[in-house]
Amino acid sequence: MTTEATLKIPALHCSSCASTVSRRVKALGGVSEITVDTESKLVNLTYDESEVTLDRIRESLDEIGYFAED
Ligand SMILES: [Cu+2]
Repeated sequence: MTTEATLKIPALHCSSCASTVSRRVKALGGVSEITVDTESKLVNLTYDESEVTLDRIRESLDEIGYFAED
């Protein structure tokens, strides 16, 4: 089932951060869409819950230094 979620990641500063984050998330599989806004620091995700969880996505971003706020 496809779900949408938004994460706020304060460490998102520039387009380089944005592409790092997108690449990391897409590498997980199950994420069909990701948009990153470096102004608002918001990441919008569309993902398939049967393939990946929001926790897994958050974890993988933590690992590369992009912590998502609650
Ligand atoms: Cu950056």
